[in-house]
Amino acid sequence: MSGPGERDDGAARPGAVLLGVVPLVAAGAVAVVFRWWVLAAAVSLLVGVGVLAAVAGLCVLTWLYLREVHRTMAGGGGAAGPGPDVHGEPAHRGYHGGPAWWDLCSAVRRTWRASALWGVLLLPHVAAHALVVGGYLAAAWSLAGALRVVDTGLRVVRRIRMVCPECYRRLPYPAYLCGRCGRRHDTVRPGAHGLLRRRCRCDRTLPTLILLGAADLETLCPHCDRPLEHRPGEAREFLLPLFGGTGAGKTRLAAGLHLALAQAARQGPDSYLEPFGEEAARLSREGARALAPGHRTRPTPPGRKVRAATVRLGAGRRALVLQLFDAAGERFNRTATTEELEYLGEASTFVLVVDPLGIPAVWRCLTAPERDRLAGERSHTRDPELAYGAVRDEVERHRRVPGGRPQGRLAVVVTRGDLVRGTSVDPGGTPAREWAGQVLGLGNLLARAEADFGAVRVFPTSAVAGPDGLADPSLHVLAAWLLRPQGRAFADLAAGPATAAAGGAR
Ligand SMILES: Nc1nc2c(ncn2[C@@H]2O[C@H](COP(=O)(O)OP(=O)(O)O)[C@@H](O)[C@H]2O)c(=O)[nH]1
Ligand SMILES: [Mg+2]
Ligand SMILES: [Zn+2]
Ligand SMILES: [Zn+2]
Repeated sequence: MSGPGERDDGAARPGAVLLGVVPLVAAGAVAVVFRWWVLAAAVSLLVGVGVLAAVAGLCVLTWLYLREVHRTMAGGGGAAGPGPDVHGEPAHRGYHGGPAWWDLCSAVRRTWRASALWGVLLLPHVAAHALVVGGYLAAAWSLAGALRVVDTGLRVVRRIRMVCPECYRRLPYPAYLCGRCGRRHDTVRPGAHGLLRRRCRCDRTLPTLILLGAADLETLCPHCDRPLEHRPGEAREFLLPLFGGTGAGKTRLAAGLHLALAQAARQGPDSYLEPFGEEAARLSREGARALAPGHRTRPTPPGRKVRAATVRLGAGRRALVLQLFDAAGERFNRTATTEELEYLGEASTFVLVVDPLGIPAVWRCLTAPERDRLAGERSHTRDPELAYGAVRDEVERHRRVPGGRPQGRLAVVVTRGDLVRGTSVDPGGTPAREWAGQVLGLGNLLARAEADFGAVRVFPTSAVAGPDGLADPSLHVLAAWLLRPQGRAFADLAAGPATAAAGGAR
């Protein structure tokens, strides 16, 4: 017997099957009918997910790159401190002086390590970063170049050359000491270590240009390491070599010129004479005492190295660094030692010191009592032409452009005017050039000198101070002529009020 439930069961199964199959068939039919739509939807989904994944991946990579850039820059990845430096400069590098580039490389390297091959996708980022760094480097180095050009240009225009008074070599730029730690900075100019200022390893900043006050730092000669107190580069330098035979009177003349300038500077309201270094300090100390008529200058010991007496002469707002080179007489007669005389190549004005009493012809003209009186004052240099010739050769050897028309100025200074006064060879009112040619027999020497130098003038001088302690007026006349090419202000100052009033400077 079968109940209604059994019948129902039998009837339900095909119904259920039907129920399961119909949707399938329907779905199949729909799929067949709408197959292109379905395909399109599936592909769209795939593409959408792919794009999303790519964007997310790129974002992650970008973030990774930016993180590495930030870490490198903030953490000092490529720019750690001053680092080993090819020039051994004790200064931190400016960001443009390497670190910017190192940071770029370091960020790329670190990102590559973190992202493996995916890093290839960051090529545009790297290119953009490199472009920014390149632009920054170009701007920074152009500024460094421009600053150097302005700095050098200003010195050229103002005719400022720097010469070491100790080793006589020209300084391309001085070396400076850090004011805090004393480290030596050899090349402070704008460059890899800073544009306007550089930072010493001790963190003190230093100006990179003389214009910006570098000259106020403690300064050294980069060639001989000696301290240079005269703040090279700030004012024009005037080198004045004195030459002549032993005992001609160079040392005394140097003292005389120094005294005349010091006294003239004291008289002006806004003029000054500031000595630098041992040699100038000695001249300042000795002052008028060294020029007392009875005083005898100690002979300069032979073999002693020539050192310049350096002073800064100020006239109003202008300043001039004067370097007086007083060589021991014998140096000019032995070429072996003349490499020390390199300053001759840097100078354009020279002083030849001549002792008139040493010249045999002059000595013969004196009366017997005059000879007796002056015998002790006579030097042993008999022939000023020898001294002249030796120095002329040296000047020619050191000249930057050998041959050609010689340029320069030569003062032929005939010393001992105070001793010669009233004797048979006293120039009296005779013009100096004529007196030197006719009485002193210097005609040949002067003719040669006129051919060798652009301008030659004879100065009879007395390197003495009067009873009032004032330098002899002849020293002012000489100083004014020597300084004239350096500017009217200095010539007028050197002439001193009395001499200027008498027209002596002209
Ligand atoms: N009275 C006087 N003595 C001078 C003059 N110039 C040099 N002398 C003396 O001449 C000697 C040699 O001078 P010095 O300057 O040492 O000669 P240098 O070897 O050329 O340096 C010293 O005793 C000086 O005092 C001068 O113009 N007047
Ligand atoms: Mg001397
Ligand atoms: Zn030097
Ligand atoms: Zn320092």
